[in-house]
Amino acid sequence: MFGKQKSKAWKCLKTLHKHYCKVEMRDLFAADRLRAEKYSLQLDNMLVDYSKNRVDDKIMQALFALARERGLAEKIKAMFKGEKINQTENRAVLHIALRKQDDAPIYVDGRDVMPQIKAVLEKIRDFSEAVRLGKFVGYTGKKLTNIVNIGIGGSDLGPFMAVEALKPYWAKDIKCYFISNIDGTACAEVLNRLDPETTLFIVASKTFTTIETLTNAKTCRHWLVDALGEHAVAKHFVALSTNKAEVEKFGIDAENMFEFWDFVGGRYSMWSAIGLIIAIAVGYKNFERMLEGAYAMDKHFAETDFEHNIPVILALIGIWYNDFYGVHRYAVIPYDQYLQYLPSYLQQLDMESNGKSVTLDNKFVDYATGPALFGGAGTNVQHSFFQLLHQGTEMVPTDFIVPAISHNEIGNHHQILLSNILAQGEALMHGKTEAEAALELEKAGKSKAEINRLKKYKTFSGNRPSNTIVFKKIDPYALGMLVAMYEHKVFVQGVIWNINSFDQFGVELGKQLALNILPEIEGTAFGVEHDSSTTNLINYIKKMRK
Ligand code: G6Q
Repeated sequence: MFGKQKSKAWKCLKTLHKHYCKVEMRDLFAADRLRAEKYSLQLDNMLVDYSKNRVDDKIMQALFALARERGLAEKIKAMFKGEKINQTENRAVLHIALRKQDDAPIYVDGRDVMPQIKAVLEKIRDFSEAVRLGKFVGYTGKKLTNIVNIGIGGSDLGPFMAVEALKPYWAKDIKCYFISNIDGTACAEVLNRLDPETTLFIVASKTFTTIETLTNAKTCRHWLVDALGEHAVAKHFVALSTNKAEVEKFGIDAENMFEFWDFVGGRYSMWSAIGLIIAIAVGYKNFERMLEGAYAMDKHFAETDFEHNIPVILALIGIWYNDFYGVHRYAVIPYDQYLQYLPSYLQQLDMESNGKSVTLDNKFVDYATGPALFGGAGTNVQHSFFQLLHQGTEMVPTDFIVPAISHNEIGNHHQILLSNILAQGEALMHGKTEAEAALELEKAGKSKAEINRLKKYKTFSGNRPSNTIVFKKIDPYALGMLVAMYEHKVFVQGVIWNINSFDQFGVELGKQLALNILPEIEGTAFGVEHDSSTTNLINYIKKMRK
């Protein structure tokens, strides 16, 4: 049983917060010249500097005590052992098995899952190589150079983000496209650019019942059959799914299906068959490197004491702000153009996993759970929402991510980018006092009156936290480490909040209601009872569409 009133560690943190809410990070840095060293961790080429946070040893110890009180070590073991920790759906949670590099078995219901995982990986390897080498060709014998992933949510965001992140590794003659939205525009805009003879469609759907994906896939199938005939389907459509019966019903041969399993959650699935488009785009070797990077993070997470454990520390610091400072938001800002879709990917990972309000003991929580996440690529977002980060009334803890070396070292672009990311972290932490602002204005030759008029506007409160994550380069291995790090961070927070991070019942109500409304929009049902707002909107839209 966990409730904030009942937890000793929680109460201790509450008391500590009363004092720490007044602590200034710039004082902490001034008092300890080794602070950055002390609060930084390294794994392979990845450096995580968490020193610009409102923490010290006392806080960290109290946070580790909270993790121990919550039985985190046992929960980690349970996940890695394949126990059914997704208790509402009675499923194991084994994305870690998808990238496991050693031969030890993992049992689910008495059956080792590793052989089937290895078999599908081999199928991915063989198929992706055959497509890349032009051995698996289209119906008319042409090489398949346009690869279209049709999927949504977990069957889209991971591969979409990863394919973009690894663009420098793409085969020169292969182009990737993604259709996710049910909006016909998504389909039209992709199909308009493609030649059916050179297009391979990957229908990615765990359940193979998702209305958006099936509708988009049907439209694409019609488009292909119109151009090349029914017989062409087998050469231009493959499916990624757990549901063989539905795949066959749709008209895709089981031969052309890449399987995955119930123990792989949608938003945790880019390491499985769902990653097929990644393997085709960047080659199986690079896909494998991505799995190896994730495995390195898995090992670190499972085997390292909390005091040196990157995902654990990031998760606990997040809890510190979320539950004790009442800051229910955070930003992720990659300073790497290729990582531009990482924030949208993480938005699903974090918000769908931990946007929950019922505990594992079937009680409503009496504390805050998952924060809202937003972000965008630096430096673009410096020129948009960073104003609020620096001078707004809301504190927004921020993760900065950057490679030391760019894939495109052109002139001094990357040096400018690097100086910007470092300056942002420094500015958020250090700030600028009113006296400092006044002095600056004086040096710029402003009059006393001008100084008094402007100095408050030029003040930065500072004391705003950030983590800085530096890689040597964003290669497949680094990407694997980065994504696995966030997966485990989200898991740890779910454990602390005593919620199930692996179901997503919250997306269901809207789907149900949409199925009610569809016949009304299509004009086959009338007078269904809704609130007056929904009824008026339906009527207005129908009038406009006449
Ligand atoms: C992810 C969610 C959800 C899911 C999509 C697509 O964890 O379960 O985003 O991935 O709803 O589902 P299908 O893959 O079954 O089409």
